Amino acid sequence: MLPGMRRILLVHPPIYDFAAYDFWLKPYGLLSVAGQLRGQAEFLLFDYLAPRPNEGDPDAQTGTTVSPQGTGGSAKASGLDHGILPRYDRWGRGRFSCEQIESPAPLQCIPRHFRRFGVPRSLFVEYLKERGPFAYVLIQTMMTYWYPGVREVIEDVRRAWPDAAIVLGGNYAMLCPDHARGLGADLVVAGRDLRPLWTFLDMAPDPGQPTLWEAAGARDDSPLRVGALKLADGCPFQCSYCSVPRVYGGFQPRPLERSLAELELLTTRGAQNVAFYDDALLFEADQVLVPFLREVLRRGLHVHLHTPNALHARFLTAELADLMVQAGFRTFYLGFESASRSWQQGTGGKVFSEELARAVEHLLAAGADPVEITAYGILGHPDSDVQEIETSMRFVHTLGIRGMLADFSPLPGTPDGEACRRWVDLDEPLLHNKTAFPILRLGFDEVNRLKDLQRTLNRSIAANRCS
Ligand code: B12
Repeated sequence: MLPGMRRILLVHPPIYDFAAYDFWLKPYGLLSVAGQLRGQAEFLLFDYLAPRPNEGDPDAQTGTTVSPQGTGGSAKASGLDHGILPRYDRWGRGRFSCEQIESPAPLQCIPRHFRRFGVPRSLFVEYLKERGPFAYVLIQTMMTYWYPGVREVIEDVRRAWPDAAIVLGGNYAMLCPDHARGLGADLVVAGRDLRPLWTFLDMAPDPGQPTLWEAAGARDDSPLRVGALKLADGCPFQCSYCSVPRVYGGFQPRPLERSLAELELLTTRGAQNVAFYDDALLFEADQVLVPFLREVLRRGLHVHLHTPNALHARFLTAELADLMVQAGFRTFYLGFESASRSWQQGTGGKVFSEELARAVEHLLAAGADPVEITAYGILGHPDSDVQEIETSMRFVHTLGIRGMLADFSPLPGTPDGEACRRWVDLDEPLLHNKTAFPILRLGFDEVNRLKDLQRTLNRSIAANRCS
């Protein structure tokens, strides 16, 4: 323990869900908040979802080392008997370890296995005993329907250190603040304004500081291979299924120098893959992304870049595609959702089919690998009748790229989410679950049929590339 310094524990909780995949998933918001307090407290991070030593390295995987604090050992020896062992691909995506558990009551009608993802609970309990006490515990919240993992962490902290002050922040805390307050934390940061947090901690932030990546992978044997970055907040569109316009308002770029400092910190700490968490990475690219990438090239920062949160195809020009490929972008996820013009217009008009086709042409001409270009389509949207999902999937296929069905999650406060109150009780966040809603909306057989069709279409894209 550092003399005179308060100890703050940062926690990235386990996930309770039907499925979860490590799609470059990092507690970026939590570490960004902690970054602003760099040097003012002693920070420790317990990340239930971080790859353990060897797990994140596709070349050196045993798939058995799971203890969270780097003590090694086999799955059985550490008390973990999970059916699925972690595996990571060359871009840093992978599977979490998990165990099957009983579905919670509101989801028992969904005919899929429910699981808990992340290291076993007992390891956190031991960690708390060994490393405590803590003055504060800050917990990252993410998907609204993942709150059971947050509840588990709160229970364990309360039992081990009843005097620790617990703070929740992030997506679930912002979208469902009243529900989050019911979990028993001392403070729920329910908006983007962090002043209540600074007052609560009685600390003054330095907003110029980069994200506290040194807390992730702080142990020598658990290098940080994947990082996340955001060049701007918010989005200029008002898509009817998305919560971002309500929570973040318009588009606001972040300071370029800080973003570059974050990327440099990530590369010096060993990150080989960095995912952008922006909601509108290509908007006003001449002022934001282009100067950033030119500087990445000038400084010789070698890292693979990824866009899991979907790009606006409309803004992908030939020049931008060239620069992105040159600067290190390796996977491209494009937001498409539907090929139906009336659905596109009715949900905010963020992209039209010909714009997607043009963006794909530019990416291919720039040298992007077609197998690494993916267009998302929403599955289980309340207006599925207008959306023509199957036609949309076939349209994407004609462009020679992969499609991915993004299951619809009904969010309170969004027009499309509110329209779902006739199917589900939105006041129970478990029912925002993305696996559940499409099944309730379209039926189990239809969801399976469409997912099978998507797999078949994608297989032929991969086969064409090999032949
Ligand atoms: C990156 C991202 C992802 C990543 C994963 C991120 C992760 N770590 O889990 C990927 C691409 C995998 C993903 C997937 C999905 N996502 Co998503 N995603 C996001 C995104 C863009 C950012 C989330 C994030 O990391 N925020 C943290 C940081 C980056 O935000 P920040 O602004 O810097 O944080 C500020 C505050 O929030 C606060 N803060 C943040 N964290 C903390 C913590 C503490 C303790 C404190 C005090 C403060 C604090 O401080 C910051 C400064 O002000 C959000 C949209 C958004 N802009 O929030 C959607 C969002 C969370 N996703 C959403 C959806 C719908 C999905 C999918 C269901 C889409 C789909 N159908 O496939 C899937 C679900 C995956 C699954 N397995 O269930 C929804 C929410 C759904 C829900 N029910 O909660 C959102 C809100 C977007 C939307 N359309 O409305 N997503």
